[in-house]
Amino acid sequence: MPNKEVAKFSVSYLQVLNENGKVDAKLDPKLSDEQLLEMHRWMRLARELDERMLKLQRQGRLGTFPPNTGQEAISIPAALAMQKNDWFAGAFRELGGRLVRGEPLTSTLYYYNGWEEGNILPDDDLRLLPTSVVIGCQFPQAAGLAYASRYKGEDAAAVAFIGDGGTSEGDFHEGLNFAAAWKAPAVFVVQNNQWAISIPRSDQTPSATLAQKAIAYGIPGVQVDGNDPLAVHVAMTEALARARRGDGPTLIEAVTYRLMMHTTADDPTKYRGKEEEELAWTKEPLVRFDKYLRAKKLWNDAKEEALKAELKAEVEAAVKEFEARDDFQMDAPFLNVYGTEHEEIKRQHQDYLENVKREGANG
Ligand SMILES: Cc1ncc(C[n+]2csc(CCOP(=O)(O)OP(=O)(O)O)c2C)c(N)n1
Ligand SMILES: [Mg+2]
Repeated sequence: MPNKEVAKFSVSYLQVLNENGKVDAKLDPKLSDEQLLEMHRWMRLARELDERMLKLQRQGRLGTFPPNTGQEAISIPAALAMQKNDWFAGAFRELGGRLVRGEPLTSTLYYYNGWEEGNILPDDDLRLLPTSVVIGCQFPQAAGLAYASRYKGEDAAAVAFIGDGGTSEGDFHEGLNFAAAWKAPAVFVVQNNQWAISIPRSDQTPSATLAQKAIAYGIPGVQVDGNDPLAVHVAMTEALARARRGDGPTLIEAVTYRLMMHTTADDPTKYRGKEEEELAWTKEPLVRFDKYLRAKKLWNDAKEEALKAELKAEVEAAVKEFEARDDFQMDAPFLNVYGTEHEEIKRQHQDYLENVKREGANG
């Protein structure tokens, strides 16, 4: 009776820039100084906005939101590796990537204060899907967008982001399988930040890696250091090139850590220890990127001070604009659900307006 090995797999891990800011010369993508400084600026801007939002929320000036601190090295280099006509299908921890794609700083402030206007893009061609709190839906959406782009003869890929917890959703598997079976030009990114609210990665699945989920669908799966913007850039560039060649999708697991609370409504001290948080802070992306840029003589204290002041002013201007607005429409969520009029949405909209008239806005 035959009893033989019929297939063998392995999963590789990529790190280009280590925790001390040292680059591996053989793996270095050799980005230009301008590209490195641009990447650095986006990362710092996303961090500045995130920190400002936390203060606003604590002061009662912003609603609940999920901090992105520590995950800047994933969506930002990913977005920078994309073309303008590629699709960006995010969840809710891709603030930096969304800014790179052209979303104004004010959008995230509107959105997390409950205003649907935060989802209105300044330009219809941005190809940036709205923030999605519905876990997992981005994967089938990206598979469909990628398939449709190829069907229409466009040279466009779709990039989807999900969390480690999201890999337990059916949508994760359906999206991957559809895209793999149809060789759709898609790239799927798992932001493995070790936690899904209070559920640790080890409880999510006994799989040694999340990248290995790709093997079941017959596509490449790679694990990268998600605190290393250069590794993410290399993996994304390769995956996008593969997608454009017509060779199908790739799954990238970016290993990082959720340094902050799940959302501002959560208290992580209830379910995880201080030591693991402290260790994670030593590996965070901005510290190591800063060290790298200083070693390359691209960064110094004077540049640091100037950038700090510039980003602070940029974020403050956005906060001012957000707080000056009073023209938000309570019924905006009903207005753009579909591109065309829809009977059921029309009925719900009507129902809502009558309810507001009867009970008042808070009824
Ligand atoms: C379909 C669906 N189920 C459950 C939830 C509630 N929920 C919100 S965030 C979250 C955990 C997500 O964890 P992960 O995918 O790891 O992303 P992270 O928050 O760590 O970025 C859950 C279960 C949801 N928003 N959508
Ligand atoms: Mg997570």
